[in-house]
Amino acid sequence: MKRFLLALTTLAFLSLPATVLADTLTFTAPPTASNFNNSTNNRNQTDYQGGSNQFDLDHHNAYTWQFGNVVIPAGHTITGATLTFRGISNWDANANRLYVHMLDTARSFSSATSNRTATVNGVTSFVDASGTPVPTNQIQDYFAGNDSALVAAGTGDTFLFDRSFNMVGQAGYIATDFTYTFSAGQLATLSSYILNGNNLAFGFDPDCHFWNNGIVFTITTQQTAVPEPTTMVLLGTGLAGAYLRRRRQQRLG
Ligand SMILES: [Ca+2]
Ligand SMILES: [Ca+2]
Ligand SMILES: [Ca+2]
Ligand SMILES: [Ca+2]
Repeated sequence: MKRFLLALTTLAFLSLPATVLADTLTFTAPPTASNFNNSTNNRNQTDYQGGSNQFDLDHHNAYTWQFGNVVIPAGHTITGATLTFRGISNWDANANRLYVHMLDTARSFSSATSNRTATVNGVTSFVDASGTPVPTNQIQDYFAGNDSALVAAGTGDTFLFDRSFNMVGQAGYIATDFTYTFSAGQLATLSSYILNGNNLAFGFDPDCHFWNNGIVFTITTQQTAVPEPTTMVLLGTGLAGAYLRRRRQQRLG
């Protein structure tokens, strides 16, 4: 009998719909530049210049990538987020830095100006530097300065990270996937940016040029309102009660 009650209770737990407990949302940046003619997409060869999903990260520019329809399932909260740059490497062995921000809302444009592109597939770029390579004293974060060409004044803007990459072959480097993982504080900010318009943007300022094979953003969520343990106990007791009543009726009958 005890074993039967245990089985009933276990069954009650197992019959919960497991699929709604966690979810993953994935957003892929549109490819904006393929690798060059006569170059290779082989990540460990010195003439690697990116793959077919390449998002152009040219040192002369700063970029925004905005996307909408960011729908967090009802009753869920965000529990994790990552931003991955696939097969990334620097274009040469000079000093370099990639600056990345998360934005509530990027500006969007229907036509180009002399120093800014029109917005295509949510992507806009602005000329933020000259010289090849960018002189060391000009390697600086566009989104930390006057970024009004790409970001509307007064809208949310959070610095995520900055870092350097080697050229393929430099110190034995192979173009590898780099994944940035959001902190708890950044997850809370991400939530508020999504709530404001169901959209989100990233700001990328490459100083210098980085080859890659695409940028992918992933959000993981979990159901917040799970049945409380007392509910489960009641459910188990209810099933046991039904069993006992049935036994009693069988005995009487
Ligand atoms: Ca730049
Ligand atoms: Ca937003
Ligand atoms: Ca810059
Ligand atoms: Ca800023």
